Amino acid sequence: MDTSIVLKIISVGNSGVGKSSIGDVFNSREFGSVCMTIGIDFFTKCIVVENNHTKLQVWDSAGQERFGTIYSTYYIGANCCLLCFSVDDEQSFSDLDKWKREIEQKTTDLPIILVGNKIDILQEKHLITKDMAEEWCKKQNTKFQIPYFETSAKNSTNINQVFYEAGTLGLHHKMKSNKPNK
Ligand SMILES: Nc1nc2c(ncn2[C@@H]2O[C@H](COP(=O)(O)OP(=O)(O)OP(=O)(O)O)[C@@H](O)[C@H]2O)c(=O)[nH]1
Ligand SMILES: [Mg+2]
Repeated sequence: MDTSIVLKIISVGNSGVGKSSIGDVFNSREFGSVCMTIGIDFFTKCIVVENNHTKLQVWDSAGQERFGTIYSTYYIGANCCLLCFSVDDEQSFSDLDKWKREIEQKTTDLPIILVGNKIDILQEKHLITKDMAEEWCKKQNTKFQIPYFETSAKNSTNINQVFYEAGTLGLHHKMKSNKPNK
């Protein structure tokens, strides 16, 4: 098995949607232990993707930074992006377009996964339904269809699934970028 594969996974989205909490749960840290992120943070975790031992390097940015102000280095070498919002926060959903524009400005054909977090919150308070989020994905003019995952960092719902998908899409992205004449 190849053990030399390192994939850079980044997350973006408004402040407070749960980007750090999602990373923390995947990194087996206790939910509720994170503070608002200042600047940029990262951790690594090894998983097996399509029979390859793969090291995910998960980068976490502070969403309170104004759009366009995240350092460009954050995006350099990224293999997959988790675009995050919270299902109880309409603003975080409508700001997805701005985040997507920023990703497109800073990267080329970067695979994106849409993550709607906090689904543990009472159903009545879900301002953004699964249909709405999937509709947003369909509307995007990207090379590949953007997958959508509803997650809860609080209950650990779908968190591992998101990162395995990120590993898979990230691996394909990396293999394509490493091809000569590409
Ligand atoms: N109910 C619920 N609360 C959550 C969930 N995920 C995160 N939170 C809470 O939402 C708040 C913000 O979470 P963070 O993980 O700090 O959010 P962030 O996106 O990293 O925010 P910035 O670092 O400011 O960009 C915290 O109080 C978390 O405990 C979730 O799945 N369900
Ligand atoms: Mg954070």
